Amino acid sequence: MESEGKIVFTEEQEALVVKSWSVMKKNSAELGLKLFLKIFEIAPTTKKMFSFLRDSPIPAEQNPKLKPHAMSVFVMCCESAVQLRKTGKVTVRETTLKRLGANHSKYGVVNEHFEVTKYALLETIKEAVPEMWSPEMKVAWGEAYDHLVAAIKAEMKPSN
Ligand code: ISQ
Repeated sequence: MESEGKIVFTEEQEALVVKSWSVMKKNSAELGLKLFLKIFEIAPTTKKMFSFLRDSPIPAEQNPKLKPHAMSVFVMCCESAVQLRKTGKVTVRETTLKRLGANHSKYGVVNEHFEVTKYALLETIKEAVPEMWSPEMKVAWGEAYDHLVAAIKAEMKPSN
């Protein structure tokens, strides 16, 4: 939610993200993998964007490089939620954001990829914590993700 240019991310929203994250954290490697298998199912061409999947005879679900990448997506969304509430903006380290922006530009990540990832992320969380899931939790995770993506996009080249 945005009001007069300032992001409003409430303590309740932060709590919803942190509460569900604390349950998912111990399974974050498996959940991260699930997230990416969903992305590849919805948008199969995205699999070819990852050189370590493209050039490997190992099936994606067994590829050791996929889990760490997927986990970082989860972790960064959660950290963004905490930062949003505290400071009103996503404060990922400058060097990290620049690297993320540059890499997403370089590998041709476009809006549709961010949208598919958002959908897959919310579905993965819903399936991981069905007893906690609510429309409010969906909005909270969605906003944390959107603000993280906005910060990454701001570091991407204008052609994207
Ligand atoms: C890169 N990082 C996270 C998610 C992605 C989804 C599709 C294509 C590239 C991606």
